Amino acid sequence: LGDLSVAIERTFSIVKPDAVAKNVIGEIYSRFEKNGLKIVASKMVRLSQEKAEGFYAEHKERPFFPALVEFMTSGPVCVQVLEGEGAILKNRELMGATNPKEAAAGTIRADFASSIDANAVHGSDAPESAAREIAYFFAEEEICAR
Ligand code: RTP
Ligand code: MG
Repeated sequence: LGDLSVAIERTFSIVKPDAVAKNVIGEIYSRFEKNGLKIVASKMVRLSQEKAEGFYAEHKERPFFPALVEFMTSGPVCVQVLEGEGAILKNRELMGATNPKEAAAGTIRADFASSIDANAVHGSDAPESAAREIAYFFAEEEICAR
């Protein structure tokens, strides 16, 4: 029989300005913890225009890019590294669909997001983006093995 275990991964997550303003940081962190994800790095930051544009560089030709950058710089965010079995996909499942109107019941976006722009959370979508995004916000010594 093959090895059926799921690899331990790290993924990058943001609690976006709308969710920080709604005072649900703890409720969102609790979703991670109750579903097998450990928070191994965490901080609150205010994104500059340049930091937000660089983070979303893959979307810079999209029509929603200016609104996305404006929203992400509109207030503080919490950035975190989540670790666990299949963390990248697990976090995407916990988040729900990008548009909260399409997000499954019980997901973070169904419960806390207001619109496709103010959609409560970000999560990396692949191992390559997770590695890039973690390094974009955290030095290696800020990530705590546990
Ligand atoms: P995220 O990157 O924030 O985790 O969200 P996602 O993968 O579900 O969505 P993505 O396609 O990467 O888009 C990034 C963010 O841009 C905003 N967006 N607006 N108005 C629109 O059509 C539109 N499409 C995307 C969303 O806030 C999305 O989270
Ligand atoms: Mg994305």
